[in-house]
Amino acid sequence: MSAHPNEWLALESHQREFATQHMRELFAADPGRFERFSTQACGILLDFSKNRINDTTMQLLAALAESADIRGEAQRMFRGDRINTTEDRSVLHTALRLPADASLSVDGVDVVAQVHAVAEQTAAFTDRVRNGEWKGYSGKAIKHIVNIGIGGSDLGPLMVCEALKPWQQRDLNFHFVSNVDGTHISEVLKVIDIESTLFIVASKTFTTQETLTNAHTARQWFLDNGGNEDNIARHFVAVSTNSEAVSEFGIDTDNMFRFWDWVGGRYSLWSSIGLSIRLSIGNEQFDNLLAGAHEMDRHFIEEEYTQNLPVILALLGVWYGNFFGVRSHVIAPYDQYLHRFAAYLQQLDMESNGKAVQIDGSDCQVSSGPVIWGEPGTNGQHAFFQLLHQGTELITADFIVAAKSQNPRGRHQQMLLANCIAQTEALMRGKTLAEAEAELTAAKVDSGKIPVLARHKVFSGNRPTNTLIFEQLDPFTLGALIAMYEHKVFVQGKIWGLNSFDQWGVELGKALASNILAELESGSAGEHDASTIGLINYSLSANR
Ligand code: G6Q
Repeated sequence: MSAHPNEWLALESHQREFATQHMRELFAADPGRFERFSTQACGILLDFSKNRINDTTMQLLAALAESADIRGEAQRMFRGDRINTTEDRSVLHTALRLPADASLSVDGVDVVAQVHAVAEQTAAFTDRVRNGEWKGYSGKAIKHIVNIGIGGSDLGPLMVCEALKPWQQRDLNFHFVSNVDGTHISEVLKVIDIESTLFIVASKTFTTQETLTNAHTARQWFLDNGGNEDNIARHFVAVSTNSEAVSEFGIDTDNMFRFWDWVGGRYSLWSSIGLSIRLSIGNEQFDNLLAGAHEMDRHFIEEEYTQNLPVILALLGVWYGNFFGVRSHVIAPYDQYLHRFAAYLQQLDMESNGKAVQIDGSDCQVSSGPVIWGEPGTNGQHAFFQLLHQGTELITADFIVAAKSQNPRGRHQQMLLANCIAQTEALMRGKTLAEAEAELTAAKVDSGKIPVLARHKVFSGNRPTNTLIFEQLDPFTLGALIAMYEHKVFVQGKIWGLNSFDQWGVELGKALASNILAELESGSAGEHDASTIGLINYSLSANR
């Protein structure tokens, strides 16, 4: 049972009403359903009317949010309480978006002043690189930016750089290296040139094996191809909280952009970890990204639950995850620029709420975070949407689309919008057996074949979707969209009683490989189970 037993029981009994209730009927009975179950903030319209809900559902869900004291919990996060208890840290990514004239004192330090001091340093560097004033060792301007980082130090910057390509300074080329697979950096080294490349080594801890290995490889490549130690400062900068490790690596700490332990990796794109974003879109647009996120922060903290975008999305996720047994949620951006958005949200959501222990150390008694996945539409329609329409499991989805294209061309945008909207309609309505039979009869299909064929053409419908639609995918809107999902994850974490801000599963991965690495390097397997030994031996013999 959840920590909110009364609200939980009320939702459980309310859910039974929906066992036989079809969304088709709900729409037929209520022409005002769209107006009632849609809301707007920060330029984003959320249509949540294609959900298995009625007014009572929203009231009961809002009561659950009330019982979990979502507003109070959010205030505790925003003001810098150490809500990340297992790491004894504040969680203050929202402070990274506060305007310069705001103030927030945490442990006697004005966090806003700190944030803006580093932002100014980062912005000044950004301008020098973008206007060609910052030169490589031979006097050439920078043309290639290589961000070396992984997880939170990669996914956010990469996703945003891709999403905001229309604002990219096109004479700069952006490359992201994350995987320890030598292929990743090798392919980048093939297309950059030593005299006009800037490497950003992005690592909060500056101890992450993959990032340091890639950074050392880049450094060696630089030295092997005409660069020397004195030139390193013109071609390598660092973004980190760990100045000691940065200078040990050989990067001048004058070329280090710092941030703080109260910025979680997957919440860090707003900090100097976003240096590659600044370099791509410029400081003004980066400020717009921050402004969009800040406006969403205010919406989240001020708006009532039933009109609050992140709270509504979170509560609907709880509704399906905990009362309909939904374990999988799709992110379907109908926007090619958002092609890394699902991968980004996968980390944000699954690393935050993929947990089974509550803050107080007790077991989580209810299902927590679902599997998050997705691909841009319309591509997904030609791949996995089949299972969304006709699979045996109920899977929920967020459809995300801009009304206006950044690249208007013939009928493309109308076709994109038509597909996006039609999918949500089909998932909601479905197709009955009678409708399928009538279609086959109209198509003059042999009547003997109709009974079996019609069964295959039935779509149950009643499959819930949210649609997020906005005018254009600009920096402000993207900032708001990302912050909306950050807060959605926060609300769900609070309802499930989790600490959404630690990541012991990631830490495990960081430690696990070291034994086997030593064995692979020494040439003999140590003590393991038979499978592990077999795999080590196979790898050793293939490389002999
Ligand atoms: C994010 C996680 C994780 C982290 C990476 C990189 O919340 O903690 O994805 O961002 O492991 O860590 P560093 O930035 O310290 O290299």
